[in-house]
Amino acid sequence: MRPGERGGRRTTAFRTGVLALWLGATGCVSAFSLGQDDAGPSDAGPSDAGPSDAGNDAGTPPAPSCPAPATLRVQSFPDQAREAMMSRIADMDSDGAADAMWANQLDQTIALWFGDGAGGFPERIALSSGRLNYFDVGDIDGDGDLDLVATNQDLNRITFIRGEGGRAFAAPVGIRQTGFPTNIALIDVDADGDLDILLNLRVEDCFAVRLNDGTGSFADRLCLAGLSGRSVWAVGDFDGNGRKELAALQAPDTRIDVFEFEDGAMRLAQSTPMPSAFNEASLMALDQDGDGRDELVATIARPDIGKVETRFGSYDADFGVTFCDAPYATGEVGGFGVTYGHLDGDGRPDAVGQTTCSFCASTYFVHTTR
Ligand SMILES: [Ca+2]
Ligand SMILES: [Ca+2]
Ligand SMILES: [Ca+2]
Ligand SMILES: [Ca+2]
Repeated sequence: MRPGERGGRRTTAFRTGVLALWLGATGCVSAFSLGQDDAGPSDAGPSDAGPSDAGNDAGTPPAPSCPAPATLRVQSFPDQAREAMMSRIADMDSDGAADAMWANQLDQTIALWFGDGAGGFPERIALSSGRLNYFDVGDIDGDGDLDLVATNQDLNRITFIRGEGGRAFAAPVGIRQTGFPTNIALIDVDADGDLDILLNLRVEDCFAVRLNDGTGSFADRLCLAGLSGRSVWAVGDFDGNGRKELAALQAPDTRIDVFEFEDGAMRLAQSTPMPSAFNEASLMALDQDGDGRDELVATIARPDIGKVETRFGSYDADFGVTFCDAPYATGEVGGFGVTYGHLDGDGRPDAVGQTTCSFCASTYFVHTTR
């Protein structure tokens, strides 16, 4: 990619109407057959005006929603667990304050630190999860309490930990999942109102979906055509229409594609070039400004400056993803893969992270804006 291309890259985004097909376990392609009716909970078409599409008429993308650059205060918590792999931020006990979580592979736990809304975590528990590498949270059984799903890659298993209200969680339950499951996220793929699972099956080179029957019981996996090999991705409601999209990097991270799920089909909505410096990135979604529309958060390794930086970006149905010109935060290389959220109530994005290494005692990090 050419360094001087950044100003013009936004107008090179294209729209397609490609209906992806669902690829079965045997490799045979079939038309999607997710079986829900046409009227989803929010079936606004992709061409409907989004909440902030001002500027489209002039052929220029709307300005992205960018938080002012921050210097984050980093607190370190050494020797918390062995082989911490990744983290999440969510309000697990529904008390209005975001909570922080870490996946500890060797300890076979998810550490759950309940936030006090001011950047502190006075109560901490560990949930037994089996040997895991990734997890996500969402209400998989529709009872109003957030639940956890984790991939146990070595065990050919997905583990569910159901929330039972407040700070109570049920014992873990495993279901079989072959193919070395790694990255996992919850999203209502078929628009029937319940959260389904997206996950990478590394050995099978399959980007899979498992559909929820509404009770937290999941159908066998289907591989999504066109997504094999994608391991850097995030789900979020990037256009603010009430339904989540999938944003995924193309290898070798030169473009970012946004896929919509509607009427039981996956559709590539936009493909946008990534800035040339973004050659190694992780992605997540966060509504940084509280307008109901998720921003895309890219944490980028910058070997040219020996740092990691975080860029927020906004998605527009006509123009794709536009990243903010200035990084929100710049940190040490060990900060790669941090997870952003709102921890201290000042409306500015905070983050949690961890050191990751084999058989090591991991340090947890909490990055706050005050
Ligand atoms: Ca909480
Ligand atoms: Ca639940
Ligand atoms: Ca569903
Ligand atoms: Ca937003």
